[in-house]
Formats: sequence, structure tokens, C-alpha cells
Amino acid sequence: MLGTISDLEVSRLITRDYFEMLESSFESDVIIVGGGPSGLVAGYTLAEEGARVTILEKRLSPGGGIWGGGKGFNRVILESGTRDILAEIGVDATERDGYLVISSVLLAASLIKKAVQSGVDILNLYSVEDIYFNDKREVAGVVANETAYKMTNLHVDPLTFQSRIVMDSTGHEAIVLNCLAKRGIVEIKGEDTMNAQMGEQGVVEGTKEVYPGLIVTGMASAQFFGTPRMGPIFGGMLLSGKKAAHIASAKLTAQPGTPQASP
Ligand code: 48F
Repeated sequence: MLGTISDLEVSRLITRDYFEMLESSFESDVIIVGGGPSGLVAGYTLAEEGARVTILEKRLSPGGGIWGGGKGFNRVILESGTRDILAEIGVDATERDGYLVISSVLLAASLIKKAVQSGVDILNLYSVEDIYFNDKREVAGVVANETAYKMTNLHVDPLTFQSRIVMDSTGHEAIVLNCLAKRGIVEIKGEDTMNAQMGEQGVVEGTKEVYPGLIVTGMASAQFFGTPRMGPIFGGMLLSGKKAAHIASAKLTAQPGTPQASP
């Protein structure tokens, strides 16, 4: 027997649990904008160290570009240097000709599961549309709205989320960087033409704090620094997430405190 069901209680339980998470995610140590491969790895790594991490993801499903594999063929390729990360998320890949081949469904699902189980709050259907600056003009949070409102062009004001560090993990869209660039605060070079070898290296090297409070990961870093794009090879994204987490972690340790509140 399944037990008795109250439809009202189902609604109450969903909203109570959800809004508890929402309220606590207004103040995080790290906000990660975009739940693709680099954002998910950064998220679970930081959460496992005890950081309060919120991922804001505009789509229904986190996972970003992983799901589509190459042209919808649901396999992705990883370099052998990602074995430790695969072990952390509890999956294995097939070694072929010196590369690792893995189901994109398994990789996306495992990264999401690891992030949630590590304590990352994932708010899906939230589209980040702007940045919150503290009074020192450092990036100290983001402004986000319901994705459906953005899609239907409804005039509804957004909510503000604050944090000590923000990551732009929005891939090719580089939304946080674009919020700075449109005001002339930073300049975005735009990703270069395809070259997986150079692109993968560039993504990892370009994972940096590029503006006070803002770390770029994954393809957002390629957008910023103008390094090449690459195809369905994801090792650089996973390693970028790891590097971003280490940069954030060092910053959190060096400057303990809480997100800067509004006056
Ligand atoms: O694009 P995405 O997977 O980012 P990534 O971690 O990985 C790039 C690879 O997928 C792939 C590649 C290069 O060929 O290897 O492109 O750099 O994930 C970015 C996530 O950010 C979300 C988007 O839905 C996706 O899940 N996103 C984009 N704009 C916003 C956003 C926004 N305004 N607010 C919230 N999330």
C-alpha cells in the first residue's frame, strides 16, 4: 500500500521545502551562474569543502552542453587527465585510442547527482540578467528572474542573490561578463575558431578571477580571452571547474566573512 495522500499536503510540502532552500540561497559563499560541466565540478568541489554554494541555471535541466554530445550523438570525449574527477563522481569511461569515451547522459546525470549530494543548492529556471555590486564596486552577487518571464517578455522585477564570489559558468553566452562589458567595465575578446588542442588548454589557463569577485570558467573564459572553441571534448571544462574551485577556496580562506549585505 502506498498510504493516504492529501493533494493539499503535497502542495504544502513542495512549497515549504523549496522556499526554505530559496531563502537560504539568497546569501551564499559562491554563486555559480550556469550548471554546465565546469559549473557543476566547481560547485561540488567547493560544497564538499564546506562552502555554501548556489547554482542558478536558466534551463529546466542542469548539464549544459553535455547532453547533446556531438551533433546529438550522446557520447562525449575526455582526456585521460580527468580520471580523478570521474572517480570522484563515481563513473567509468571506456578508453579508446588514448581518449576516454563516455555516455553524455551518464556524465551529465552523475555531475548533477554529485553536486546535489554535496550540498549545492541548484535553482533551475532562474535566468541571471544582471550583476550586484557591493559599495567597493566588486561583484558581490547577481540579479535573476524566472526563465519563463524572460521568454514571454513579461515585465516582472527580478530578485537579488548575494555572495562573496560569483562564477560566470554560462559557456558561450558568458552572461555575467556581458553585463560588465555592456557598461564598458571589461572587454570581451570573443572565442576564436575551432581548435580542440589549443581550446582545451586555453580554457584551463583562462580560468581566473578576471574582475574583483568574478571568476570565469569553461567556455566563458574562452569568450573573455579569445581562445579557440572546441567540439564535444569536455576534459578542459571539468578541469576548469576544479581550478575555479581552488581559486575560490583560496579567496574564501584568505577573506573569511559573510556576503556583503546591502546598507
Ligand atoms: O555551455 P555550458 O555547458 O558551459 P561550460 O561549462 O561547458 C561548455 C561545454 O558544454 C561545451 C564545450 C565547448 O564545445 O565543451 O560548450 O563552459 O553550460 C552553461 C550553462 O549556463 C546556463 C545554460 O543553460 C547552461 O546550462 N546559462 C546560460 N545563460 C544563463 C544560464 C543565464 N543567464 N542564467 C543562468 N544560467
